Amino acid sequence: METWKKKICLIGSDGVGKTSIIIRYTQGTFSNSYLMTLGCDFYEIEKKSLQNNKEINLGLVVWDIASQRNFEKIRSHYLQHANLVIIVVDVNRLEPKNFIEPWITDVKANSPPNCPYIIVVNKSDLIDLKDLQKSIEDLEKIYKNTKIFYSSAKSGENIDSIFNYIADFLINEIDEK
Ligand SMILES: Nc1nc2c(ncn2[C@@H]2O[C@H](COP(=O)(O)OP(=O)(O)OP(=O)(O)O)[C@@H](O)[C@H]2O)c(=O)[nH]1
Ligand SMILES: [Mg+2]
Repeated sequence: METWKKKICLIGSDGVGKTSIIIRYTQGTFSNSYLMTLGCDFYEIEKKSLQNNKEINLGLVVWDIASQRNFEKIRSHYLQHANLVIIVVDVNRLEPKNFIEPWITDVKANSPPNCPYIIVVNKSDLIDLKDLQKSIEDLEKIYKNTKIFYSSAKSGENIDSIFNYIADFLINEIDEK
């Protein structure tokens, strides 16, 4: 059996639900109270997969990175050697210019060249996505080459899908090498 270790970074503006997403996925729980992340927290995920009769053990280390301005300097170090970055956005704060573009700039500046990233629009429980049709169409148009998920750490919607997608993506990438 082969074991692969991959580094995943969770980034995005303050309070969008980065910590809640990873806690929901690893512990199956959710809390309404807000405890801002300081610095960086780490979570480990193990995924097993069978690829061409070969068993692959995928170890994901998820870095949950603080969003505050004070951490700007350190944050750039955290993105080094990332294998994939998750950019989290709050469904009620979707403007790309303020809540997505700065993070893409961050990824491009500080993670390895061509590091893949996905966008997760979180807190989908707070609003009927149909009421956001225009913003979502715009988003899908601007980021047509980027995988976008609509999730809720509160209800659990699509949380598993995010990590299943990442595991499949990374395993296929390994396979192609
Ligand atoms: N309704 C709803 N609330 C959420 C969801 N995800 C997170 N929250 C709430 O949003 C607040 C912030 O969540 P966090 O997970 O701490 O956000 P964060 O992105 O880690 O914030 P920082 O660590 O400061 O960068 C908390 O009060 C959570 O309960 C969600 O899917 N739905
Ligand atoms: Mg946090």
